[in-house]
Order: sequence, then structure tokens, then C-alpha cells
Amino acid sequence: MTMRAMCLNLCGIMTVKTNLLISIINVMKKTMLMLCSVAAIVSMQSCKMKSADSAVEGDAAAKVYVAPGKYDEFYNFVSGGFSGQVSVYGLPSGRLLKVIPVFSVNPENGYGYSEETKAMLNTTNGAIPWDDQHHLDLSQTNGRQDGRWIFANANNTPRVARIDLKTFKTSEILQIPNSAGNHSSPFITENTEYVVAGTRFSVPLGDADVPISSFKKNFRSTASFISVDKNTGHMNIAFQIVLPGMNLDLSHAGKGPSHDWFFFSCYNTEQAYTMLEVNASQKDKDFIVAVNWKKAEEYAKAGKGHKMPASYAHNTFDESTQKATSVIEKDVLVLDPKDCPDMVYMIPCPKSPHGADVDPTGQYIVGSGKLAALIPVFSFDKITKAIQDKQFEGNFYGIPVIKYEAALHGEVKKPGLGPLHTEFDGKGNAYTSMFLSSEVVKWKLSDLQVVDRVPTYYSVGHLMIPGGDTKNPAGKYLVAYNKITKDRYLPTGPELCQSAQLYDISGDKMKLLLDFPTIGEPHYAQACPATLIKDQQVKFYDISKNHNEYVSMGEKKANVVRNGNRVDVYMTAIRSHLVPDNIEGVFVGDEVYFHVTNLEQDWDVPHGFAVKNSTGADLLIMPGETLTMKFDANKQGIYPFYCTDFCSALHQEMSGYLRVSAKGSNVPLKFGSGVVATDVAANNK
Ligand code: RUQ
Ligand code: CUA
Repeated sequence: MTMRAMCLNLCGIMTVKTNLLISIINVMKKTMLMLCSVAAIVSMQSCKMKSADSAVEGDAAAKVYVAPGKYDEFYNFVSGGFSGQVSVYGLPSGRLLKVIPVFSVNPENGYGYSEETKAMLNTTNGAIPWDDQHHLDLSQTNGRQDGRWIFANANNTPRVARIDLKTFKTSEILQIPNSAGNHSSPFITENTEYVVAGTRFSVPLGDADVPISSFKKNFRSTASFISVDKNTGHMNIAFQIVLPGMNLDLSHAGKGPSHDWFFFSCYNTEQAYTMLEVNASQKDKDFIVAVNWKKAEEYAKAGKGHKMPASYAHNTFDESTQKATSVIEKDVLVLDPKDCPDMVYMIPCPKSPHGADVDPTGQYIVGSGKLAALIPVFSFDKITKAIQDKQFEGNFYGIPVIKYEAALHGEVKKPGLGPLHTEFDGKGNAYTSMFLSSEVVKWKLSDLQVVDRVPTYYSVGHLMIPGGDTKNPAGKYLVAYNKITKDRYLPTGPELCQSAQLYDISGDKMKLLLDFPTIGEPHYAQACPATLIKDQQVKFYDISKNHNEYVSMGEKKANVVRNGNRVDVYMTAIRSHLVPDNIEGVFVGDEVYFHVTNLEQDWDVPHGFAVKNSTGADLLIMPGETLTMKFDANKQGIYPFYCTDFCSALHQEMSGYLRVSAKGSNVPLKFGSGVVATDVAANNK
């Protein structure tokens, strides 16, 4: 495609692809008077983009080449957006290593289907098989990544998950009450003291039934602070701060000097509840909400909050019983800024800010106003001083509003269009994604001058530098996560892939190295040196510590037990057979529970398990683990079952038969295998 054709196409996409773009441009037209025609500038900027080929230099291939058998330098954890999962890539190769099921069921391994994992997806509205997963944050100690856990948010049905990086499994999911659209989440404090969860959609507290038009009076946003147990990682909502009705968008914790603070961006301070694309873009400035969580902690301890009845699910996976349980929590401690002076301040921020990002020193807070023509950078020292000197310009529902100029370090002028997110390299540079002008812009924190810009293909959302939101970024690479790929990949029907782009940021100029497609829609991501994680992996579960109530400790323990119309099959799997492999005496109307224990004690020897016509999903059982599939015997017949994971040369032989007979027939309950010949009577003695 010629350069010109590509630009025309791209400009076409920018006008046709989403209404969002058009409405953003419309709002910008109104607000950015100095730009004679924003649309023209968008197309100008787009057309300035180099073609893909010329943007890649000759040595790019060598820089991303990881030789066969060699490891990548970084793990890259990428949010799945509407896939509800988290995917793991190696950097710099961009190779997909794993998809971790978090908020969506995963038939591949039975997550959300097996009896052991079903409870992970429980909510106060029953089991929910899906969510919209946007942001991730790796646990930290002293502001540095510690490789223990990664936290993930669910937007739609507000939840926060903790994934254990020893097993790459979801260990805990906590639902958030008094919230909707859990978007400014799951950002963490420097020592993982807290994970936050802020509402994007304000709602009435306590699920009250009120007219939508009573938004101003009845709707509230909340910022929940979830404490994380230092040793176990166990989460609990420590307190929830009630804020005015508006949309909390994103957040980041302070660090170093700003350690005690959390910064949330918000939009819709107009408090619109209809036609937000117009009505929530009226004001020139919204806010960065600065929350002193240390103070909040003290107020909570001093009894300044009140316990409010609430109902939310708290799901944990117990490694020893290998089973998830779901508990419904009954209340939440609520703090109102009215009763807690000096806990919350508002900082005016142009215009409908999206990202709220804190630099590695903890001194600078960057608000990315997606409709603003500049990037405001606030200084923590100045914020502190402004609070001391009471340099306020009024209040918002009683919360003091600091004067913009008093908090401002300075503005990055003409950075590009549609700033969304900022990360840092630890060398004094910031990198901001520009959604509308499709580029990454590098600027200096000291003098706020733009020093470099590179195109993205296309419409970058989040960007990420390994450790780029911590005290010590690795700073070698930057990854842009793009919303639109258009002509970059082989077409795949109406939906084209979304993708990540890897840039080398080790020199003065950013260099594009690699494109790689992603699972679902990528939003925020995290990356850390592989050395932090790779040597702590659980290789298999010690079978002697398997306390699953349906474990079979060896083939001799295999069994089939009937209780009314429930039939429990205690089954074992080891290369290359299942015990028992013949089961008879099951009748139409029975509920059969296959409890399959993988007896292997070796790394990377899972066995799979599937039954013909099962309406559930595959089980993928790790060595030393027990998983359970419920099978409804609906129709008479012979049902083969087999191992689905090619585990040995005799994998194809790893199979068996279940016989389902008509109700009322007199087929005795019987099971066995060529390895262990037994029957129910012998086994139950
Ligand atoms: S948001 S770009 Cu959750 Cu910025 Cu995705
Ligand atoms: Cu076990 Cu194939």
C-alpha cells in the first residue's frame, strides 16, 4: 500500500471506526480554540506517520530474537479487556506463554466449571462467567516489584483478583460493594499495604432504589482500600471512602515522599447521568482526587467511620484442600470526608483526565486529560505547601479544592492529541500515550520539554515500561497496547486483532522493534525481570499434602460410591491409565462426580479428563492435584472418557468406559480396571 493510500485509509478509520473519536473531536473543537481544525490536525498527524516498514530499522530483528531454547528477559502480564483473562508474554520476543483464567470461565482447563473452582466466580448475583479486565499491578515491597502476586480488576461486576505467581493461578477474588464500573483499580501502595478499587459509575449506596434524575442527591463514588496480608496475600476491605457522585477513572499510589497518598483521576464532575459524551465534557477542569490513606487508616482505627450493611462475595482458593470457597461478607466500614478533615483534597485537572500516574521519585503526579491540549504535571511538594497555606479555590461537596497553579509543577505544551497514560524510565523521562494522534510522546520531567515521539499502529491506549510505575523502572523497553491494527496483520473477518508494539527506549530515540497480537483487548500491563519469578515456580503439588476431600491416594483407593442418585467416582490418573476405567451400574437421572487425582510427582505432566456428551468442560489436572467434573447421566448408553493431554507414547490408550443404564434396570454397581481388579464390595470393606 502506498503511503498516501495508507494515510487516507487511516483517516477513514479515524472517522468511521468509532463514534467515540468523533465525539472526542467534537468536544475538542469546542474547547481547543487555538487549534483551527482539530480534525485537520488529526489527519495531518496521522499522515505524518511513517509507513511501518520505514519505522523499523535493520537491527530490530536481532533485538527481539530469542534463540530456540533460550528464555525471554521479562515476563509481560497483559490485561485481556473483554476476554476477562490475563495473558503472559515473554519480552522481547512477544511470545505468548500462558493465559491465566481470572474472571472468565476457561473450558481449556475447567476453571469455573470444575467443582473445585466454581466458587471463584461466585458473586452476590450468583456465578458470573465473564468480566471486563483492564488493569494489573504487581505486588511491591519498598516500591520495588517483589514477584509475589499480581492483582487484576473486574470492571463490570466490581471485583479484584489476586493471582499467585508461584502457580500462575487465581487465588482470591473479592467483590466490591457500593461500586459500579470498578475502573480505578487494582493499583497498590508501595508495600502492597492496600489495593484500591474506585467506582467509574457512581451509584446510590446500599443499592437504594432512587430516580436516576436524583443523581446529585443520591449517587456517590467510592474508593475502597483493600488491605493485603503481608504473608498470605489475603484481601479484605479495610475501609471505603465515600466521595461525591462523579466518575473515578484511574489511580496510582504515591511513593517516597508521597508514600501516604493515593491519586485518583475523575471526570464527569458535571454530574451528568445522560448523554455523558456531551454533558460530562462541559467543564474545563475536573479533578485529581488526592487521598491521604494513612490519615484514613487512623480515622478508621479511631472509630470515625461507620459500619454499613453490605453484601459481597469473598472467594478464596485453598491450596491444601485445592478447593475454592465463597463467603458472603456482611458489612463494610465507610469513611465520610465530612467527618475526617485533611483526608481528601481535590486538585483541578484539565480536561476529563484519564491516567493518574506518579513518577519514580514520588514527586510528580501526571494527569492525562484526554480532551486537553496539554499535560499538567503536579508537584507533591507544592501540593503539601498549598494544603499548609490553605491555598484553596473553594470546595467540592465540602472537600477543599487546591488552587490549580498552587499545585502545578508545570504543563507539557502541545504534546499531541488525546493523552491517556504515562509511564517512566527512571532516567527523568516520561512517556505518554496519545490515543488520537496515535503516538508515544517522550518528555522530560525536569523542564517538561517533548524530546521524542514515535507513531503507534494505531490508537494506542495504555503503554508500559517494565517497572515503569515503580521506584526503579527497568527502562529498557516500552510496550504500546493498541486498540486498532487495521492493516498490520492478515485480516480475520470483521474483527481484526488487537496488538502490542515493542519499542527500544535505551537510547535517546525510541525505536520500534516488534508487533505482536494480544488476547482480547489489551489495557494496562505489567512487566518484571524473569529472574524475579522463574525460579520460584511450583513444579507439582506434593500429593502427601493433598487434602481435597475426594483425593485418591493411590490406585488402590480408587472407588465408586453411590448415595441416592449421586455417584462419586474416585479416579486416579498416571501415565498411561485411568483407574477405574470401567464403570457400570449408573442409571439415567444419576449425577456422577468424577474426582480425578493426578498421581504424578513430576513437573509438566498434567492429565486431562473428558467424558463424551459432558455438558461441562475439560479438566486439566496438575500433578498431585484433584479436580472434579460433574456429569449428568441423561441418556442410556456407553460413554467413553479419556485423557485429553498428550502425556506419553500411550496417551491414546489412556481411556475408559462409563455405562449408563435405563432407570430401574438391575445392573449392579461395578467398577474396575486391568491394573486394579476390584469391586464395590471389596473396596468398601
Ligand atoms: S483504560 S486504555 Cu481501563 Cu485507559 Cu484501557
Ligand atoms: Cu494422560 Cu494423556
